[in-house]
Amino acid sequence: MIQRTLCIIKPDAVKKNLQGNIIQKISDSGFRILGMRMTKLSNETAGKFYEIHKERPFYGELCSFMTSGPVVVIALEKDNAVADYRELIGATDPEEAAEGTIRKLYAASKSENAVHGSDSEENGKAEVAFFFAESELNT
Ligand code: FUP
Repeated sequence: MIQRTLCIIKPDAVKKNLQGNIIQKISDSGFRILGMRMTKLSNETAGKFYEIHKERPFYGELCSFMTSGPVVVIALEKDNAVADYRELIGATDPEEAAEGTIRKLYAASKSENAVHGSDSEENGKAEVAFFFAESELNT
């Protein structure tokens, strides 16, 4: 089934100028780019996006990291996009991520882990809509 998922290339990866390599890997894996934008998240936007983690001990650190520099937000589409993209990025902690995955290749730690990925079909849709109006997407 065709699904949407949201990629965010996080500030650590943008600082290291890895966005080109990461986008290439995503495209080579069969994802279609529906929308893409480089932006610097405000505290309000990061806080709202990660609201689901509000009660977690790492919430404050996560929000300040995500606002520490520019990010690239990318709306993706593919058959089985959510699971396939999570397989492509690897486990949250790069030490546990499989060989060849984006996090294994490019992430430094569990908190500064290069990329975000949606965790369900429903969240994929909602997270794409959080950053992009339907009318601006390459559908
Ligand atoms: P993931 O879906 O793989 O991005 O991971 P989670 O939803 O578990 O966590 C969301 C983000 O919170 C991660 F990308 C990084 C951050 N995080 C931490 O900083 N510390 C932790 O112990 C767990 C997650």
